[in-house]
Parts: sequence; structure tokens; C-alpha cells
Amino acid sequence: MGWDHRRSLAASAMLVLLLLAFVPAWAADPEIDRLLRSSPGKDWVTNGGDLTNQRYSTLKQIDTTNVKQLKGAWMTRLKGSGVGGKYSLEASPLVKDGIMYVITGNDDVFALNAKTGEILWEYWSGIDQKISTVCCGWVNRGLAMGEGLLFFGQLDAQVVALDMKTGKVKWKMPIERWENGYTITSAPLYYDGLVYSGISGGEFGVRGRLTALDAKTGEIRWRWYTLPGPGEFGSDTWPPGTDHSMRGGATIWNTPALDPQLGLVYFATGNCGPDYDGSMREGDNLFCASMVALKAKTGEYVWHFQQVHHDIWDYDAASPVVLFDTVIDGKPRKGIAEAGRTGWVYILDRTNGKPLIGIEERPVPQEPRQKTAKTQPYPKGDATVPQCAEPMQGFKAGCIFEPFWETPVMVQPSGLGGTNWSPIPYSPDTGYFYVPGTVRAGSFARFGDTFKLGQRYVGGTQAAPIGTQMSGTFTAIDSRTNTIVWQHKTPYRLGGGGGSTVTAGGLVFRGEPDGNFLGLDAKTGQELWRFQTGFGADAPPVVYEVDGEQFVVIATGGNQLQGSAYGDAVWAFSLKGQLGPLWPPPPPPTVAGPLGPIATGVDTIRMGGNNVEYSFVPGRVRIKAGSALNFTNVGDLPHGATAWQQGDWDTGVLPKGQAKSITFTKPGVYYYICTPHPWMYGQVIVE
Ligand SMILES: [Cu+2]
Repeated sequence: MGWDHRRSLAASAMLVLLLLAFVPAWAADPEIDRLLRSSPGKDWVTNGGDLTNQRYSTLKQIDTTNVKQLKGAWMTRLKGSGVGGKYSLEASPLVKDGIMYVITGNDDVFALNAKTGEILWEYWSGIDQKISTVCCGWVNRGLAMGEGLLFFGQLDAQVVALDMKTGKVKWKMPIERWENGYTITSAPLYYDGLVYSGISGGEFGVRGRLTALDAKTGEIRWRWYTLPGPGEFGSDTWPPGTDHSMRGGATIWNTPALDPQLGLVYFATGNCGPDYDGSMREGDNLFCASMVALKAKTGEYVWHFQQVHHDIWDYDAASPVVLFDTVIDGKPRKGIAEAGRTGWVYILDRTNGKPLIGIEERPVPQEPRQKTAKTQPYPKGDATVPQCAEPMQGFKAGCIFEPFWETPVMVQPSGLGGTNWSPIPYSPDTGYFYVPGTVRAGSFARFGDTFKLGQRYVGGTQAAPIGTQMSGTFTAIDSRTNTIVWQHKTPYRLGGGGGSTVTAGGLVFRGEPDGNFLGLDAKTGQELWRFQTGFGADAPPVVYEVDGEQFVVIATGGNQLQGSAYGDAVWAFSLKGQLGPLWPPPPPPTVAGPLGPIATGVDTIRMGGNNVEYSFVPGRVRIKAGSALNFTNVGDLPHGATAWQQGDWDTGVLPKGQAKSITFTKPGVYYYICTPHPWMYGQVIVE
């Protein structure tokens, strides 16, 4: 071996060493990581579009000048998956290399040809239909992808990886058990070899957490509990010597965001548990209703910001956090925003969790029995929904942070928001957030509740009295001032539905619970296009491109909480599309009353059933004329069923354990309430 050759070998070895020094680890999927680090174009590879959750598409073939020509390119039905009153369809489809992946409320996954809508493969989850710990509709908020796999959480608290080519299961990892109150509803986030998953169950006395799994094997790499154990940071915000924080909720309802430069993963947490009873959990109760930053690789705590101290109103931070870069007072800043159920957008510096625009702690009304927090954070700028309830006969009405005890108090926003789980897109072109909102007061009352593993544990109610008006708002909020630029009042509630997405073509696309899919001018809010999809259009749409053609796609399958029309359709739109609109489906309610599936073959209505004191179970039934319903009080308090507005039947107030039978002779639709608890109601349809 000559000297020169040996020298070149040594040089090669040095080069390899240098490379190893500068590339700390080989990325497991460099292509997906690269797509995740910039705004989506042709492909849409994660729930929020990219690591920021901005839902901002760089495509501009469809713009404000031609959106009027948009028509259906294809519409595909997903074989009846997730169709029915118990389900919601809230997932954003993902698209990669001309193939679309979509998940339904039954955790079934379909791969479709993104150009034609043809179904390529199906994964049927086979999840247990007896899962009894689903809070708010059978729902899955979407998928993640990386390393040739699709990742998602199931309602049985398992995280699953499927082969993207075949739909075959690669691995399944339980991160908890549904029998203990845990379910997964959020879309996970994939980045750099890890899958980040939240967990739900805030109404079942659970301990929230973010779990990071190895994408290849499903092995759990780390988990960070959103509720501190004894002696841990934040444990001084719970009563000393108690274990209330171990079932204090603070679950994660949505997809985290990640800043690769800072190496931080961000997410927001849900309500404190039990939801409406703060009497035994004196203190701020970290990390309920908070925005949190952790080190992405290790799960180490970095900062937090609590939106609501000692939450007793079910004020989850349920909408995904959004990362954005901006200039404030001439200085470039790294921002993070989250739209709370309170109706405010919380805008912080994502390097340290400090307010970017200003948030002031103000004294609030007190209720010593609830151990209410002395002050609450009030962001500078505008709320997107009213923050006081309209007075209603028979109810005390209050504003945000109005406390309550056992006598009901109507408060707006309720625990439905403001902004519930729906995302808030951000456009770097306008600098605006697009914020959906719910206007609907809740009648809050506390009652005692005993913790039982795997049972509802909410300690009160926030039902809207029958007749409460319900509507929505859709608002552009300027990220530099947190003030309203324009606002639409909508006929139906948004914020827990009515998802939206914004594009470089200057358009905001958003669905309505009545089935309409709209295109708005992102600058002015002017409506430029409207299309009736035929089903509740509540999922957030996405934008992609195949063979040079831009598409906008939305899954339309309705939403259990909205009461919008259910279905199993995926609609794709393009400028070359030929398909026209469908007939409008039945519209969702605009006045509060019993919701949910209508039960048949039922002869007993349980008052205080399912461990919810103020409930009629089932809440809606269909019976034949001449048959009887046996109203049985299985709760702890006295309850009754009294005809509301039409008819004069009444069970009278029944003590615990007692029952009374009522025979319905005349066909009609009957509502009833519990006289001692007028926010409890049910419906009987007599045929
Ligand atoms: Cu009652």
C-alpha cells in the first residue's frame, strides 16, 4: 500500500468522523421531517399541516379570483364507518404522494386515491363497542405519518401503527386502559423518530399525560404527567397530604406542536377534575387548563402558562397550540397561541411562556365553598364570544369566572367554549388567526360526587336550560394586537366543529354544521364560495396537489356535540370538478334541548344514570303510542320528570330508589324536565 493511498484512507476516516460529529443522529425519516419543518405544499403529512399547527397551505392555484368555479372533484363514502348519532367525524385527512389517509370516529382507517377518491385499503379497528368511558362522542381527530407508517390513538387507549402501503398493523401499544377512564381522541404528532400522543378522560377522574413512543417499535420512551405527584414541581398547588391531583384531569385533547430549533414540544391541557367541584382541591391546580413546553427528546419540563386557575367551569384548553413568528415593536419574536374555551386567544413567547402582548391577573368574584382562585388571567385584546350570559327566567345569570355552588348559575362561555377542540389556522400573509367560537350559556351547579375507577367523576353540571339560544362566531384575530379584524356571527355553534384552513391563495376554507362548506377572503372575511356537502361539515379541511391539480378536501360526517347530520363522506374539490351540491341535511339545533342518539326498545328511563346525577338515561327515546316508560331514580338526590310546555304529566319528585310509570297515549314529541333541577331534560317521541 503506497503512502498516498494510506493518506487518502486516513482522510476518508477523518471525513466520516467529522460527519458523525456534525450529524448527531441519523434522522429516521429525513423526508417527512423536512416536510414537517415547512408549510405544506403538495402533501399534507400531519394533522396541523406541519410542526406549527398553522394549517397554512402554500398552494395558490385556487385563489380569491377563481374560487367561485370550485366544484366537487369526487365524493367517497367510507362504507358506513362511524355513521350514527354517537359518532363525530373530526379528522383532517393526510395526503402523501397522491394517496389520502382518513380515520373515522370508529378508529377505522381508509387509504384513498387522492385524485379519484377510489378506496385502496381499509383498516377496521374492531374496537369494543361497549367502551363506556367516552366523554363527548366517539371521535378520532386524526393521524400522523413517518417511516412508512401511519400512527393514531384509539378509544381503547392504544396507540397503533399501520403500514402505509397495506394498512396492516405494525404495532399496537396500550398507554392506558379504557376501563380506568382513559381514551385517546387526539391526533398524534410524529417527528424525528418519536410519536407524541395525548390522552383524554378528564370527566373520569384520570391523570393526564403526554406520552412519547418509539415510532419503530411502539416502545414508550417517556411520559410527562400533567398533574404533579407528591413533592413534584406544582404539587404545592394542590392541598397537601391529599391525592386529589392523581385524578385531577388535565388531559390532552389535541395535537402538540414542535419547534426543532428550540428542541421543544408544546401542548395544551384540559379541565380540572372533578370538573365542577373545586371544594376539595384548594389551590391553582397545576397543570389544568394550561399551555406547556417540554424538551422534545426527554420530556423534561421547561415552562407552563395556566389560562384558568382552579378551574370549575370545564374551561379546557382543547384547541391545538399554534406556533408563529412575528414582529412586535420592531423586534422579531417567536410566538405561540391557543384559543381557550374562555373565548380568548392566549398569545405567548414560546421561548419562555411569558405573554407576548399582555395578560393581566385581575380579581374575580369569590365562592369560599368552591375555594375559588383570587385572580384570573385576562388577556389584552378582544374575546371572540360574549362573556356574560343573557338573563333567563328562573336562573341567575353571570359573566365569565362567576362562581356557583348548588343553586344553578348561567355563565357564558360554558364548558363548550369559546373555542373547543377546533383548530385556529394562522396565515403569515395576513398575520391573522381564524377563530371559531360557540355562543351558548351553561347552567352551572355543583354536587358531591364520589370517585369510582372508570366512572364519570364531574361533581356537577353545566347543562343549558331548554330554550337557551345557541349560535357561533368566526373571527379573524390580529396576532400582533389580539384584537378583532372582522367577525361573522354564524347561525350555528362553531368551535367544537366548523374546522378551517387558510391558504397562500388568500382563502379561508371552513365547514358549517349545516353541511355548507365555505370559501372566505382571508383578508376581509367576505364569503366568496359556498357548497352544500349534504352532511355536517365539522372536520377541519386540508389542501393538497396531485399531478399539478390543487384540491381542497373535507371529511363530512357530522358531530355528536353539535347535533349536526351524520354521515361517512369525504369530499374533494378542484377547479376542474364537475360534481354539484347535495340536498341540505337536517340543520343542527339553535336552541338547547336533549341531544344525542334516540334509543328504541326502551321501557325504563334512569334518573341520575351512568353516575351523572343530573341526567336522564337515555335522554331521548322513541316508543309506540300506548306504551309506558318507567322513570326510576338511580341517583342520590330526589328527581322527577315533569312535562315541559305541552301535556300535564308528572312523576312527582321521587326519592332515591323509587320509580313511577307514565303511559303515553297520543303520538307527538314530548320534552320533560326535572322540576328541582330544571337544567335536566329528556325527550320522548311517541309514534
Ligand atoms: Cu333532578
